[in-house]
Amino acid sequence: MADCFVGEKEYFPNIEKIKYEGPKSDNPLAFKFYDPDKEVGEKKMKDHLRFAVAYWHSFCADGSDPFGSATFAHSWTVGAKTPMEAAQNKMDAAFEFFTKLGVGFYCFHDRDMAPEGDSPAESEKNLFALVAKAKKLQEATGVKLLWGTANLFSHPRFMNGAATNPEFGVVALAAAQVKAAIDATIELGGQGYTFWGGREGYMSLLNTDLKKEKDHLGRFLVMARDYARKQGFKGVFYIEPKPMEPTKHQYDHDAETVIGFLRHHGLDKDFRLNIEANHAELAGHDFVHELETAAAAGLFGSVDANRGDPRNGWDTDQFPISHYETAMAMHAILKAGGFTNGGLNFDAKIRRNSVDPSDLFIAHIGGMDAFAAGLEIADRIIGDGKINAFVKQRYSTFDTGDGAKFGKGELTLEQLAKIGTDGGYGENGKNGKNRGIGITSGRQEHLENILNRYMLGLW
Ligand code: XUL
Ligand code: CO
Repeated sequence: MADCFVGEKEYFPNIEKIKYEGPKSDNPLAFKFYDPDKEVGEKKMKDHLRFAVAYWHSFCADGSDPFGSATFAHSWTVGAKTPMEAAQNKMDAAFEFFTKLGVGFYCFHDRDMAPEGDSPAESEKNLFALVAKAKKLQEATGVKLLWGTANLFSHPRFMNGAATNPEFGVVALAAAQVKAAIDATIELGGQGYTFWGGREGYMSLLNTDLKKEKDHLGRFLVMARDYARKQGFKGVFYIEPKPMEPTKHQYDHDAETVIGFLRHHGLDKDFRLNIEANHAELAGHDFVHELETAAAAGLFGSVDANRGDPRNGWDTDQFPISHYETAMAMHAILKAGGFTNGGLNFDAKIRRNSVDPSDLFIAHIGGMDAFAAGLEIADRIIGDGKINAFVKQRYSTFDTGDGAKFGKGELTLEQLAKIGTDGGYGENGKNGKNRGIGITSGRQEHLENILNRYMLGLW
């Protein structure tokens, strides 16, 4: 497949460009629902979904876990004489993968792309050597950078946090890394820059000045924003909420917490939220709850697409497969106006016993198909309009008259109370004889049944 790899060596030689074959195909290396050029509503599927591959899980993870060593023998690492040579090979493999899979975007951390050097200067040199290569590969393949970020959690120096570290020197080193990662993102035309606060939290309040740490985090993000804008960065900054892991409590706990934090620090014009499905679950929320919360604040930005396991309390980062979850998510995303700079980044990893090179493709195909099906279902929900019409009707008493005045802030509490006492609303409820106002069905089961019909295409 000479048109699908641009490096010197083909790393996935037995795999051709993945094609759409439709739901009846039993070819594991074909899309069943993701048909990139199919129009859904006003856009093509590929423009709705804006899929991105996560460099870290797909090309850096080696299958090790706290109980066992590496299980993946990546062909791009085996035989490389230096970490830089391995990084160059890995990048060729990555772009071959993006191209064969047919995704438009990727995301990376600085340390995924290039190895850390013996000094900040050497780390930057390594990074920019790889950025130069990535730029060429982006031009050759048309694959774009959805967002870049800095890994401020793996190195031992960050064990007490990065921007929230109790030692100033670590905060300064974190700044050097973020500055370089922002420069790299700009150089690669990145449409976003993400902050996931890996160790920005605490393990114990006995050793933590919580106020100071949160102030420092705000200050650090303001500085990063100002630097990037000065350098001409036009993209969107994201914060990716997560409640815990690796720290016991992370400051970017969930969407609502981050919204308050961004507004408090005056960052809500430049930042949006990158909602990760599994992080929502860890915070005790549904994925769609986090999406709707971000959208309600006008701060929905992007998605890290994966799933957790409801019986595990940690970040399993599995590929999404539930049509119910993807339909609910795509419905929220379409209602929010769809993606602009953001997209669906597969922050997901194959299991450590998925050691066949085709497993990485099959995992992404499943995730892309699950979101394509979710998009189609969400489009049916919106197109048919029954569910949204029900919601609109449910609030219709606020559309006119005193209800509308209330919504616009045109009533005092006294006026509202007078309407309550004299407006005739309470009469039927007297002594509970007639159950009267407010006793209106929420119709949840009916709506759930409609959704199930949309899920099977029987709307
Ligand atoms: C960790 C996580 C990260 C961020 C980027 O849970 O989701 O991979 O997406 O740093
Ligand atoms: Co993530």
